[in-house]
Amino acid sequence: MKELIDAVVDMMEDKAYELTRRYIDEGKAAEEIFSAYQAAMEQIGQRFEAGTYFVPELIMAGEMMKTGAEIIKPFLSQEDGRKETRKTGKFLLATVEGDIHDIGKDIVGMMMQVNGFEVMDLGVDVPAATIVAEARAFQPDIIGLSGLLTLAFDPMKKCVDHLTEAGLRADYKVIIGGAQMDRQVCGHIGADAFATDAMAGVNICKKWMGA
Ligand code: B1M
Repeated sequence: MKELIDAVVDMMEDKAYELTRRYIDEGKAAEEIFSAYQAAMEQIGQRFEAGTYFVPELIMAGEMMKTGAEIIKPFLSQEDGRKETRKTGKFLLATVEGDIHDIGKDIVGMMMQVNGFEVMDLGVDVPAATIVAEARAFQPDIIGLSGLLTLAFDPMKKCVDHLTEAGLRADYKVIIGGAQMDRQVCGHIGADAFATDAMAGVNICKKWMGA
């Protein structure tokens, strides 16, 4: 996968998609190809921190990750072989206020659907009040909050606090996700669980639903 990782990190868009398609044709696991994109994002993030990449590279990386995920997506469901027709549960998903990262969120939404959840995705930069209002209307079993910025912690907490103030906290399980999440952050926010990768999140939600 090094060739694909390098192509993404070096912003060689066409080469990256060509390799993605070739690996799919060769029968490589979609999960493995997806992991290569994630590894590339990690390196791009490091270059951004080091000051050798800037926001345009982050934007480009985001586009490449999305296109790559689109190519891989149908094969994730097939390979999984667990595409369920039965509804596992209802899942309300949003990237919280102040945060516009949506690639991970979209992947979580997709994986939840593949695993039988009915998903309502509210998009990015969603205020706590909107999430609570939409929860009242959609009546999900689980509310999933995504955020990649440390600045997303407070809006996540605000959302859980809003649920508590509205007397709705016990009605929903709340899972938070994003690379920065850990047990301590989860405790601070008052969520029921956290996940740093999509499949871990899906497994927690399936367990909650007894699936
Ligand atoms: Co931004 N960015 N970014 N960025 N960006 C990060 C997150 C950063 C870590 C880069 C770095 O400095 N190393 C850093 C955050 C640092 C911090 O807060 N501690 C950062 C920064 C600083 C910023 C800006 C502030 C930059 C600026 O403007 N100066 C700015 C903020 C904008 C805002 O949100 N208000 C910004 C902007 C952007 C772009 C818009 C340009 C672009 C996003 C495009 C898009 O999403 N459409 C972007 C990108 C691409 C990145 C990196 C490079 C890649 C993110 C990504 O898509 N990863 C990122 C560096 C990195 O992640 N290492 C970085 C791939 C994706 C599949 O993984 O999103 O982690 P991820 O999702 C995973 C898990 O986290 C988990 O499952 C997913 C799949 O396995 N998961 C969940 C996610 N949500 C979940 C929810 C769940 C369960 C699991 O349940 C509900």
